[in-house]
Amino acid sequence: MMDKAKQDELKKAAAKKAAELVHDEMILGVGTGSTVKFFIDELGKLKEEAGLHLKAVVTTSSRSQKQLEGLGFKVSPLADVDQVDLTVDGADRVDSQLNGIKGGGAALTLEKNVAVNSKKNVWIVDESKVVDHLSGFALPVEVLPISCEQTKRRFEAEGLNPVFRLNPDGSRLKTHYGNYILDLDLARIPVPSGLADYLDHTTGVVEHGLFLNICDQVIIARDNGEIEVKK
Ligand code: ABF
Repeated sequence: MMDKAKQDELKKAAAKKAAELVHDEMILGVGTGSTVKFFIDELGKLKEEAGLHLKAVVTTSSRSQKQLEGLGFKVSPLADVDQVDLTVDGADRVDSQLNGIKGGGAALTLEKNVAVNSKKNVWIVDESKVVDHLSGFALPVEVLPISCEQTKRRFEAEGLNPVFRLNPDGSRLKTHYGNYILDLDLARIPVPSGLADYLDHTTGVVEHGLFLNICDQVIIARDNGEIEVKK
């Protein structure tokens, strides 16, 4: 297991590479997560050192919003902007087809809404996130509280091994929108598009963490220090 300092160096390297894609007058989407935190740091440097001026900035979580505003960026609600030019976000897993699992930070609903309304989506990851096939990370599904027990039982009957995501105190985590997260503990996802379609048509499901045919480019900081860009 790589030590945190080394993993942070890799995340910083991927974030720096992504910052090269940002230019003045962009409508920029900024995601969530520990790698994106370093990307936001890079935006701050561009603003300070190069006078970066963005037409608008949207983000996918209050954590990122706080960091952006602390650096002097004005953050707009997604609904207030035209189409986002570029969104840079993290991912929990990404496969060879650039499909991904996201939502480890419980921000998947806004993340997917920003992503599908962006002209270009770039994910920044360290090598530990890269897999041949989507697996190795429980699939987050945001569900309405009003029918959450029924939805959980439905998932259990399908063999999807749903578990409510909990807070450290053991209470059920609530998303920004007041919903619960059921994490599906799946050894493999043989047909991601089939599972995505099932979830998209399951009443009570608000959103799920399968991000298919969304990512245009992934920037991978390899363990050997090299940066790989996959399109
Ligand atoms: C976010 O990035 C979430 O979808 C995901 O949980 C998170 C993972 O990023 P990191 O590993 O960099 O914290 O967009």
